[in-house]
Amino acid sequence: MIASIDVDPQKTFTPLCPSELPVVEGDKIGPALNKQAEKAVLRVLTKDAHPANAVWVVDKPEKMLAPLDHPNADLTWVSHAVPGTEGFEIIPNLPAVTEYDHVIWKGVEPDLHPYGACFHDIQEKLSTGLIEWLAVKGVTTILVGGLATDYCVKTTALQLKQHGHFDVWVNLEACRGIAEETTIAACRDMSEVGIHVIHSLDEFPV
Ligand code: VGL
Repeated sequence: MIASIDVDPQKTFTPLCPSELPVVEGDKIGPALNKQAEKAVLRVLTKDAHPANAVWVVDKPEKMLAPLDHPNADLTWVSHAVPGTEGFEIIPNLPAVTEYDHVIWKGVEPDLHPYGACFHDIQEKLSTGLIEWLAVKGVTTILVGGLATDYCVKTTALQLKQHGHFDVWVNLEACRGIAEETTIAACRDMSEVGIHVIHSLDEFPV
């Protein structure tokens, strides 16, 4: 059974929200996510949902990516994906949230800033239930796309692979990365553990 996961396809990670975390072409991946979902029986959406008073928030982009001495918030970021704001909304061309088979909201607590959708905490003790839900549904193969390749897509794919029972495919045509260097490193890290990193759905055998 195949599932597809749309990782954080939210306006906050697109040029539609220039003061949040704009990823080049982040708003353009909707059709590629829909195309990969056609290969799947189940479709999952994950969303960042951060409070404005989170411990990792800084007021200027220059202050971002500073290491934090905090167990579950490793770096500073500008405020993003705050429920009720435009940045929280999903990008154009995707189905309504209620059309998905399962939805994960993550990073709701002010002191938790997870990247992966499988755990609420960076220490990976507190499951969001995503892995368990996929397992109960009998999912064996997972197609992953979304934003951003170098952070939330990478960590979600690694967590799914680490579970040990899923065949994990990251479809780059349905992803965009924040920075080139970290995106290249992310693809290498994923490939090294046996995740299939493909450039388009044509490489997916099903
Ligand atoms: C993300 C940076 C900060 C992501 C989230 O969704 O990839 N990146 N927060």
